[in-house]
Amino acid sequence: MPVQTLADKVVLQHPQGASVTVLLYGATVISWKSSSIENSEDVKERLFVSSKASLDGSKPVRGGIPVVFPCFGAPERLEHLKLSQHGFARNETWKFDSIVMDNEAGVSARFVLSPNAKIAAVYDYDFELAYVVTLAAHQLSTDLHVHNTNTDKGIDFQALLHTYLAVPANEIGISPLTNLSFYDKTEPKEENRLKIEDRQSVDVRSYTDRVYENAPQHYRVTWNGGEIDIRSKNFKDVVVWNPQQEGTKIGDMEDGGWNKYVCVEPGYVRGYVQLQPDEKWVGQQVITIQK
Ligand code: TA6
Repeated sequence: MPVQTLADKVVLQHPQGASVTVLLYGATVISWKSSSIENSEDVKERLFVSSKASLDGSKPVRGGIPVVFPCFGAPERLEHLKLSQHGFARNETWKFDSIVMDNEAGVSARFVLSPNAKIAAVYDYDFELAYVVTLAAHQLSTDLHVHNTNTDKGIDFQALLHTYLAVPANEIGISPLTNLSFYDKTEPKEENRLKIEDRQSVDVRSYTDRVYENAPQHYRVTWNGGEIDIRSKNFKDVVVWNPQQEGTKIGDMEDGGWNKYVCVEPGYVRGYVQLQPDEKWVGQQVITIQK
């Protein structure tokens, strides 16, 4: 299956028409074209990228699948305090490493990031990150591998895949999130933020920014005529975000962009993954277009 390696991106293609484009900047998946299991003729873009997004490496991409590591949101721990919101993985240039699979089942490319002078100036830990992007006929898998290469200290980190799914935002429902506790980032007062979800199907018709804790790692996003299935491993939490009118405050968000996507973001972001020297961890997201 063809793999195109260009100066700033890698494009994978599947014989049944699917393709994925990974920008080396942030190892950000910026396009995933796929048909559904139900209708294999209908190949279309499945990720939202704002028409105002910068793709030149000047700032994280507004859309696609930015990789969040080693902190989610504004840094809180001492060792993260020099980092920007959502950490450095999404605004560093990764290296294309290899094709790890290329057969009937799919095609898979591996990208790597380890400390450079810029990272070392703000983050005092050694590490190796690898990101494996796998394209199948109707499915995209993204696996983040973290290796603690320090010999003398542990790493505590958060990680998340900030997936912008291209869907009719005001028509979708996400399930099953019922009875989960969530941290509501739209709530002005910190002490009021921990809540319990009571809906069978979660919509984003009003400004939504919720971190669901200890979630089932299998979600369905449905709307009239459409269904996307999301599974994860080792990402115990899931964030659901759509800014609605708050989106007008986001400089690189296209006008009305919030009507065109929902972010469903598997992550480990309530608490921290703890890795001892030489330990490894993998977080995985698998998205399938059902219909
Ligand atoms: O994952 C949701 C979130 O943390 C929101 O709070 C929202 O601000 C969004 O990410 C976008 O963050 P960004 O740093 O990309 O502007």
